[in-house]
Amino acid sequence: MNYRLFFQRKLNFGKRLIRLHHSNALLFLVLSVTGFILFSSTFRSIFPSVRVWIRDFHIWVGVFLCLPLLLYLPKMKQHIKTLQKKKNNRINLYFFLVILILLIVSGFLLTYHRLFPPIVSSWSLFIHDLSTWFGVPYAIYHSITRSQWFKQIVKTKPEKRVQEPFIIDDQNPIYKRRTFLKVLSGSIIALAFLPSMTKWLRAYLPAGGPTETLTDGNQLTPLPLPSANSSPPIGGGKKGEFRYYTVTEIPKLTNENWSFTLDGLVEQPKHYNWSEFVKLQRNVQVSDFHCVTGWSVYDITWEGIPLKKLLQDAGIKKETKYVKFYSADGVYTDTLTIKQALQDDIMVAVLLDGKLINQKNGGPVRLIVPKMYAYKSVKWLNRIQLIKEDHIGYWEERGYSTDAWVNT
Ligand SMILES: Nc1nc2c(c(=O)[nH]1)N[C@H]1C(S)=C(S)[C@@H](COP(=O)(O)O)O[C@H]1N2
Ligand SMILES: [Mo]
Repeated sequence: MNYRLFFQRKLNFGKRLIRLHHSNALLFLVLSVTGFILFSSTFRSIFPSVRVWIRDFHIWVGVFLCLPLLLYLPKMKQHIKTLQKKKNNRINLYFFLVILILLIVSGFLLTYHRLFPPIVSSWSLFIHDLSTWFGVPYAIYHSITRSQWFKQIVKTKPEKRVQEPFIIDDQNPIYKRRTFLKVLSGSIIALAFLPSMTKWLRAYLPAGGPTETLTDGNQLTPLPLPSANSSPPIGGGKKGEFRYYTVTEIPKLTNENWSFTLDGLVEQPKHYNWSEFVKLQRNVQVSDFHCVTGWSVYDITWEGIPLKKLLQDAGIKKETKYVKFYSADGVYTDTLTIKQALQDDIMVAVLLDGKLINQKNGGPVRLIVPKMYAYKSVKWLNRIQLIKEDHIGYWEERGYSTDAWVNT
């Protein structure tokens, strides 16, 4: 056997693995940063115009992440052989492989979410989030504890380090020091991630999280009385949690600054203050709520005024082509064609599961369009205008699809 060649091949194998490891780490870093930007509600309101670019970039980097993985797989068997005596390295490897595969598969399903019913996106998003909540802190821990810097701090005297990985001896000062520093950095990282992680997890726990309190920023009286179907809610109460979104500061609505206008191409324009508005006849319906980013809330009991009734009572002029919705935040708008707007289940909603819709959730009055993605469901709704020319909604202007139908 040609030993030189053998040796060289072995060397190349190691080098190649290191290179794969580095490109994998770099891609993972880019994905973590862009992923957190997409998740962050702050970023949503500060840089809304780049949101869709970042999403597409995140997806493409995710596609590239498959490459190091695919290149690694044929080498895996040989690699694992070299790890025979290193149990921790093997656990580390399997853990990351599982995380990466979960992220890639769920990411793929989220990218093509429109091809599947919303329940597929809900699960994919859960898996994607979960693998992120475990993968990212662990990756940080891994990069710290494997860095040269960390090894430098750990070792006291260079000659002692030689015996290090093999003799696990509690009395060995290096071992003690290393364990201590590992536990310390692990705990710091875990503590840093724990609050947001538990907040995220609570949405999935059967209790449904903390009950919505009425420490609500809005102040409107009188409170509308829920009908018998609404309280207790005929849908049995919502399943899942909303992720509260806004592109502005959340408006604080009171009897003084709240009003509701229906104008444009109607026979009789309407203008209501709060006490007039709560006297309008309301209906109750149960429907689901789907965000285009993958999360859903099911079986929500809404009480409100069917949009169709509101429009027909005002008298729709023949030339009407579109219905435009305005938010009291002064920025967010969206549109439906008049034909879409006349679907029976679109509602100008006032109560959710028997309670006045709270401020974060778009209260006191929001639109709901159950068959379309929720970017159509304008929060803090205060004006509906019937128009002839099309209007492009807030998120559609920034890259969201004008076709918002949910595939059910
Ligand atoms: N005024 C206003 N309405 C809005 C939004 C917004 O940012 N501002 N976000 C939309 C999007 S993308 C979704 S998913 C839902 C979220 O509703 P929630 O914040 O009550 O969960 O509101 C929609 N309506
Ligand atoms: Mo959304």
